[in-house]
Amino acid sequence: MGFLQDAPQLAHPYRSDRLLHALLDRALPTARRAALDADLDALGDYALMAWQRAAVTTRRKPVLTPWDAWGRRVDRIELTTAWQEGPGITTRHAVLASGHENHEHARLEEFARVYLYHVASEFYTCPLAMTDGAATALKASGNQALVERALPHFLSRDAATFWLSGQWMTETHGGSDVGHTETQARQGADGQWRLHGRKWFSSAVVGEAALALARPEGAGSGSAALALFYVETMDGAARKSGLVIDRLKDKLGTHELPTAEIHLDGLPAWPLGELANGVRQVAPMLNVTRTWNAVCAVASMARAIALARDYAGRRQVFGRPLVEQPLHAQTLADMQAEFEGAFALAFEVAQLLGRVEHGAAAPHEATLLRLLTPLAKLWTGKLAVRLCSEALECFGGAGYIEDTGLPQLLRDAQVYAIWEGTTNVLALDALRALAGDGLGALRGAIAAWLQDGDPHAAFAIDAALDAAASHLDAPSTDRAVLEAGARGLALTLARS
Ligand code: MFK
Ligand code: FAD
Repeated sequence: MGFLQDAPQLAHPYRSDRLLHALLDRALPTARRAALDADLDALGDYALMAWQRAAVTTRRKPVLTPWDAWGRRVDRIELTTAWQEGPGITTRHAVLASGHENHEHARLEEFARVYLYHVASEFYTCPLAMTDGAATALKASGNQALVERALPHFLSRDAATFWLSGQWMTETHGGSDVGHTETQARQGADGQWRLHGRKWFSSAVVGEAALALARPEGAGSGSAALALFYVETMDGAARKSGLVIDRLKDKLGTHELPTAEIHLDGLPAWPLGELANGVRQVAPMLNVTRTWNAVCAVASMARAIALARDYAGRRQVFGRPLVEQPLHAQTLADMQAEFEGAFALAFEVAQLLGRVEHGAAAPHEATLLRLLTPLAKLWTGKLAVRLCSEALECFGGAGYIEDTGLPQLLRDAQVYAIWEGTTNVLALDALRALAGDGLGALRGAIAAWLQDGDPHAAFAIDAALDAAASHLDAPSTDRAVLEAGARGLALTLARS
């Protein structure tokens, strides 16, 4: 046997993460920082174990068995190992519950956990995000009966009582434009609402609950006539007969995540609030899941760069390790710089969310949070694809070979820009957020961040914000011009 190349080794994802340590040391009071350490260390251990285990795992997709041997509809889904471990590891380390503790650092402490757990979770973080979003939307609805029924499960610290929630919005007509929703809510003589229709993407199909958009029978057309409903999917150990799983989708990536097409055939449902304006009621859920998306996209970048950096010390080219080749070292440094910007943006949103939710925010910070949430989601979604692609190239041909475990990083990254609002939809959402004083809030925040910083950076950012302001000042009748420039505007603001 001739030369054999060493595989890349993953350093401990928590202990080796200088950036995460610096952020937490800076942002958290000493006692809170110390108390967090054990959970983060354990999640780092899990991430390391999962990376090593993935190298010898062959089954990567869940399997749906619709019927049992005697012809009964069972819709049983066999999950991958990481998914089976999901409820245990996440409740033990309070991944969700920590975000709903009653203090301003709750969201930062939650998202530090999410960041470390995500890649190892095999996108179990997707239904976790939706569960977090459902908890947040239920709280915002003020529906005490549903809060008392669902939140003890959603935020449980015990796997035996933990429930996952789905988010049933997308139908065949559209995921961005949900105004065509065909699913109907019908109220029976017993007063119980029941849902009838088809949901085209359900990523938490093994979950015990969901929030669903549906059109109450007799309501008008369009999105304002939609209502938001809470549903439960299980009857003891069996799935309720009103929910049928048609099939699992065959996807480019996120293979371990069981994303299903489903039919609702009289599934009992409870409205969160008024029987209209369901989109407005689901918005708190969207903003939370978009924050998860940003943090998880950043986690994928961190993993790709960590592996590429390690490999650069192991691979010799033209007589020296790759890392000593100036151009490769520069390539890695450029990737790291872009990653650190994205990390800062995603975690700024996490911190703002915690402060706003707990009344600890400055007056402009709620406006800033509303704007930065879509910007962070769209920016990190696009950047994850670019950086994962660049990282694969850092391995040369090996980066293209399946059983190195590397191509999965790129396949999975593509989803961040699509679900929870595509790049264009989020750019248009940023326009919504800018309708108030979003730009003013951003300008103020940037000035504060750069107080002692580089004046050249401040000048460049000011110029970008001025360009954004002049685009927004276009005549208000010219909506088409405003929308056509929305992506450029959003990317400029996010980069700023
Ligand atoms: C591992 C990573 C974790 C990530 C997990 C991901 C799991 C993936 C699962 C999914 O993909 S779930 C499906 C996600 N679907 C979307 O994100 C939908 C994308 N489409 C949009 O966001 C559209 O812009 C939208 C559906 C909101 C358009 O609906 P409408 O009804 O045509 O919009 P309209 O009339 O502008 O807004 C209705 C109300 O909602 C308005 O308030 P008012 O009624 O008070 O005027 C809006 O201001 C408000 N609104 C909309 N978006 C908002 C918002 N409010 C706050 N925040 C927002 N983001
Ligand atoms: P479309 O809305 O048809 O978008 C097509 C193109 O049109 C996109 O490029 C978009 O940017 C663009 N576009 C749309 N509107 C505008 C506009 N006004 N201006 C400019 N461009 C526009 N959904 C759920 O509800 N629950 C789930 O659990 C779930 N899980 C998912 C899991 C996976 C793996 C994936 C891939 C999707 C999942 N989705 C889920 C669906 C997802 O949210 C939608 O696919 C997404 O919101 C886009 O909707 P669409 O597919 O209908 O595309």
